[in-house]
Amino acid sequence: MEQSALGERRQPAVFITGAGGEVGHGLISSFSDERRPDIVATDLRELDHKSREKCAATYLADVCDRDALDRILSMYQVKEMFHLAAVLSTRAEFAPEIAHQVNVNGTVNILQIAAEQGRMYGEPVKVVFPSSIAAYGFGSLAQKKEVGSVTEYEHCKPSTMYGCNKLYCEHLGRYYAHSYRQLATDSVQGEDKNRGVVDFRCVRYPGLISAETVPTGGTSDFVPEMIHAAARGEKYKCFVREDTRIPFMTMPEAIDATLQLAAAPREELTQIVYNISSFSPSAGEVAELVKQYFPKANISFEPDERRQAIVDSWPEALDCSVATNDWGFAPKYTLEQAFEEYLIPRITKQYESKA
Ligand code: AKB
Repeated sequence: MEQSALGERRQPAVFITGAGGEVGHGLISSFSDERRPDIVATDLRELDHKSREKCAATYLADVCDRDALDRILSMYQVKEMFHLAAVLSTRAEFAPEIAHQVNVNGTVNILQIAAEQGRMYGEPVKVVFPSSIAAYGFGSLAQKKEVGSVTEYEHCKPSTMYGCNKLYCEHLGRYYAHSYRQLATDSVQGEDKNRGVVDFRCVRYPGLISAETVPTGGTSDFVPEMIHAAARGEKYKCFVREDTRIPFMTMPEAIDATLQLAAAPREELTQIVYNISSFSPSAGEVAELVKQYFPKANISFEPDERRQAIVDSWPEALDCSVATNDWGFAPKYTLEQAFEEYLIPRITKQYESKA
């Protein structure tokens, strides 16, 4: 182990940003199920007690605050980074410049730290980055319907700040992995010390549905909101039309896939960015299923024109074949199985225990 600035041994660590969000919550639980002793988690807000207990250390830190990140990371030898901190698509449209700062500048901070640590220890630091279906963008609903399922590199013309940020950060990750400081003196003279110091891997998430948490600030939130509202016995006004269709998957599937990609041998990865998803129901189809399990559910469709336009610009299905071929991605559930085997048992238990 290396000496830290304080003269102490640096602890090997898996570093998570945005750890208090929905994905962070799931990732920390999944890591701790595997009994990982080395999780160092940060967020702007304090993590809940259960998550804190599962981490080696937690810190309040803003990904935009490079000095704060440096202070924390001077104590650790970072092996892997899961960079989850982000301002999601709906929230980002109210404060696009702040979203850009967090989503882009925060990511540059993380990539730069990974490159520095990778150089310092002479081994690549893995950076796992969740991108999103928001990286896509169709010009019209007719085009979306005509195209159907999309591969990673087509129709990437995002219409939201969040989508632009995610797409750009995918490219930044590729840059840090393959071309970082390609003309600098330490690169051109003798051995190239910058090449391969960052091992960047990216999954494009569809909408995610968790039985434990309800998302905020996203535009795919209508599905998880609808399910949780019914479980709580509350009315739900869905902000998109019944025929609106985008891809989704459950949170545990997303976490498993993310960890599967992180664990894949580098030489088997043919791409930087991978699509993943499990099913592509319409909002109306989800509502029908919700009513089967919660017959008193009161769901109405009252589209918000502007949020509808965002969802209409996202694809209705993802081609995930490269993820399947390269690292064995396979969805666990159909929509019906997700309800029967995961969502309903967990949600019902959760709200019963709160009653
Ligand atoms: C959002 O709606 O912003 C996110 C996403 C699709 O990435 N859930």
